[in-house]
Amino acid sequence: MMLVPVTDQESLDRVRVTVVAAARAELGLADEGDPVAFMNDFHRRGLSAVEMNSFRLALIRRINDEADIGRLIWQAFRDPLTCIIGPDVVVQKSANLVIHLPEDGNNAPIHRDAPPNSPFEVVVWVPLVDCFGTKGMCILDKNQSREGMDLLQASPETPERIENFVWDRFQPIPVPYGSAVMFWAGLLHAVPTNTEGQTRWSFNIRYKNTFAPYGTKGYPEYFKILEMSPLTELAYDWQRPKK
Ligand SMILES: O=C(O)CCC(=O)C(=O)O
Ligand SMILES: [Fe+2]
Repeated sequence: MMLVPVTDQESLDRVRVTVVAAARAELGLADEGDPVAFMNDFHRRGLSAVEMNSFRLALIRRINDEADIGRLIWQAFRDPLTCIIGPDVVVQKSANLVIHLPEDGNNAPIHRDAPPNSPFEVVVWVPLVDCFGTKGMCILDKNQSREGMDLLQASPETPERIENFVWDRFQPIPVPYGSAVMFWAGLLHAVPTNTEGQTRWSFNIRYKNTFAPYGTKGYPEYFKILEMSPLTELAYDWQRPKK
């Protein structure tokens, strides 16, 4: 797990501007005023759980029409991601947007993404507001994750054991806007109930090497090509049947 500062702030700001403009358009509001206050205070609008769900779905559709979030987040963190993945990269086609209201107990439970996702995936968790305290994410390291999974396997009938083990070790990671948490898909993670009195807005999206093994989320259904090395281009071109 790494807390990584943005290397191209402009791309990250474009993600945020796109999301806020789309959210305001969806609510029929003018696109003006402080975007940070708009996001942090979003719970004050009093949308019900059902309304939040349809709002989020409509918002994602609108955002995807207007921008390529996977590419923008890639550009924002290109250098560290290239170091991890190499020059041949695929990205999850549709980035997940989470709008986590204060006191909402419907948060991500303890889980790891791989399996069923590929253990060759890097998860990039990108907040659009400053996340501190319980607005942050909890991630166990590799050994703790293994211990947690061993506990679950040893006594699947008592999930409280793994829950206690994990929550005893969890420390929410503070993630200011302008940074991302990058973590290996095999690590156990969860999100605490947000008790900070502010709404959390974050994307999570997965990148992997084009040629590393895929999990249940395959290519081209869930992933699309983002970067291709000159060598790969040469090889594909060579293999293409001559006219
Ligand atoms: O941000 C969240 O609420 C969920 C995060 C998560 O599970 C992930 O990024 O894989
Ligand atoms: Fe996850």
